[in-house]
Amino acid sequence: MSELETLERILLADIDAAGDEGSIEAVRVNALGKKGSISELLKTLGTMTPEERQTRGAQINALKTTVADAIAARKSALKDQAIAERLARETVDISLPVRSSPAERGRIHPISQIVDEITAIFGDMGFSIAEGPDIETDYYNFTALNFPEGHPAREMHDTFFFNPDEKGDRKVLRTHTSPVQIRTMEAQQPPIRIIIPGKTYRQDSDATHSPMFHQVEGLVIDKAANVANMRWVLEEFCKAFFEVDQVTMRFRPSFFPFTEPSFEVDIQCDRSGPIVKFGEGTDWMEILGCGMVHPNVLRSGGLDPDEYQGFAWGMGLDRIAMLKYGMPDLRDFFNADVRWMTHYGFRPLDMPTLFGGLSA
Ligand code: 2U9
Repeated sequence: MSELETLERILLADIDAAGDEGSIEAVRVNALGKKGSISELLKTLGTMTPEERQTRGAQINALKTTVADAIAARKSALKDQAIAERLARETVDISLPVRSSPAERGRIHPISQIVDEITAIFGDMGFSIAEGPDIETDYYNFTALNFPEGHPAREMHDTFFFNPDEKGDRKVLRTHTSPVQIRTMEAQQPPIRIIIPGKTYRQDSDATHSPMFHQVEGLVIDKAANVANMRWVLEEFCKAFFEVDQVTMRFRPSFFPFTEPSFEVDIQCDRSGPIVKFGEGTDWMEILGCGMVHPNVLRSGGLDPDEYQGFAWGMGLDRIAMLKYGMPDLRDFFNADVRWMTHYGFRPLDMPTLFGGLSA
């Protein structure tokens, strides 16, 4: 076997044995690099006679082509093999959950959820939403609602007063949403069926009271609205809101300047366990106040009490939210703590509806 044949065998064996792209490159450098075995042979061509060069040169060049082709083929095979191995190693588990979008990660605050639930219930009964300013005049917050001038009830509300203006009039942060009912009565003719959810303010702060809190109030005015209608509306509301088939309610006589007669309403429940259960049990819990609109208040709204009558009610939302969703401290509602919101908040795309479920 000639020297060239031996070299070809050795090189082709090396090429075959190269197991990765690094080793095949080493074989290439050894054979075809500057000081490679074939390059060294090519350098000897200059020392040969023309005849010698013709035969020997062709043989060396043929060897060079064979080896270069073999290296190229092996390189490409190794590359394919490396890709195949990587594909086999780096599999993607398509059953893993994808990261949710920001719209899905966001949460609805429990107070907004409660307002949406109450809106769905009263909307179904034909009520509309009414809104008004948080900063009110003394007239709309007190006088129009039959709080006599200098009456202690004005102090009972622990009102936040603004500094008096040049005429000596003091604006207030509304202590209830009731001014909105007066504004609505002034602006539209009966029949009126509205609910007013909103922020209200009183100087009070502990685990169950916040200086800013939330109320929803309701007002119905027409020619024959009566206590029986009021009782039915409030019972239907409580059944829908607490998501039970039956509730037992107790109306106790009470006093508010803006209603006569006035009632405080309790709902029967079971408080023996860790969570309050409605529609069963032997305990009572106060949930709202209500009454027939006082004739003076109808007059303030521009209505003749001999022609129109109505009923109204009011409910604190924060306590009801704590109760329904088991949140122990009211102050957490307003701390803007994302961990609390993640735990107690509601999914934005689960809108409360009567047919789809309020809080399911
Ligand atoms: C007009 C006429 C009547 C609204 C009413 C209550 C009874 C009531 C409290 C519940 C808990 C406020 O958040 S709370 O402290 N409210 O008990 N509110 S009747 O009566 C009105 C309102 C406006 C024109």
